[in-house]
Amino acid sequence: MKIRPDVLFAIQNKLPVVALESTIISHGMPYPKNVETALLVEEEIIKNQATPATIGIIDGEIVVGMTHDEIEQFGKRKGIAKVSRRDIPIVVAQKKWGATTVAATMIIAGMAGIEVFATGGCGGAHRQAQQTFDISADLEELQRTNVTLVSAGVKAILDLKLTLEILETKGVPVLSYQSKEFADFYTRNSGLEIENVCNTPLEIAQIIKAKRDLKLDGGVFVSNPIPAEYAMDKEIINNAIDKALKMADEKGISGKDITPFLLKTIVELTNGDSLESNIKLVLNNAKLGAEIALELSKL
Ligand code: PSU
Ligand code: MN
Repeated sequence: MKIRPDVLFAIQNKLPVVALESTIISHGMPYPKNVETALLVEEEIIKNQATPATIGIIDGEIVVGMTHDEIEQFGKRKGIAKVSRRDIPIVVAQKKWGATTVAATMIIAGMAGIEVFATGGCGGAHRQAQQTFDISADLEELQRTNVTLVSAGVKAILDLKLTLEILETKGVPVLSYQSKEFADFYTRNSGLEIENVCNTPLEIAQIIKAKRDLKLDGGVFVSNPIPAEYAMDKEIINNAIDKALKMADEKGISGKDITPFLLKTIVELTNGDSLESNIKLVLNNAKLGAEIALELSKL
């Protein structure tokens, strides 16, 4: 594992660090917006007094804390594998490039000693998961790996209610930041009430610390709604999601390809509006991630 020197220094000195994933760069957004966003996210974390560490696999080597040039490569290169837990050993052994999902990024962050991770939207149970069994490995990871994930709920293309049920079964604390409702990715209101609302980053950090002290393994899920000014119109986004789901069905797209296909199709159907919202919600999560990491470093 190659850890960027400033990231290693921060980890060793218990300074705030925020992990970032690379699937969102390679498979979640088009070039060049993906690279621009990844760099803005890093700046946002630095602005909020933490060190960003974008994670991925380059020629089989696990990288914690990519350089700007490496981020650019992740945004541009074709054929980078989407890497979840099961893909890590394969991509490492075959010396390939791998973009890490929430699950894989959590594992690597955990190995490196990074406790907080910010993304856009975690994976979850797809609609009709009762039949297809398509439930993201991200949820399994939240059950076992000691990393806090800051996410705008889960992607609105999913079945949010089912996802929350699974998180409950897996024993994952779900904390909602300054909102009574589970975040709905592109919008603020899913209609699903969350029991545990936290109003400050300190409250979240205290829960993470209590879990750590009690040696209760697993992640913490922080649901952070998109700021109101960047949220999409419910009807517009729901129409686009329905259309995209229908297209995926007609094309027979499934497995690891479905999430990238849906995100890309929704961007096209909304003339880029969904991409703008996606970028804003990631930045918002980066800020909260840095604030939580800072509070945690003081406890
Ligand atoms: N957040 C975004 N865009 C993304 C993702 C998150 O704003 O593309 C990625 C994450 O890497 C997450 C993955 O782990 O989508 C979910 O993929 P799947 O549904 O195949 O598990
Ligand atoms: Mn899946």
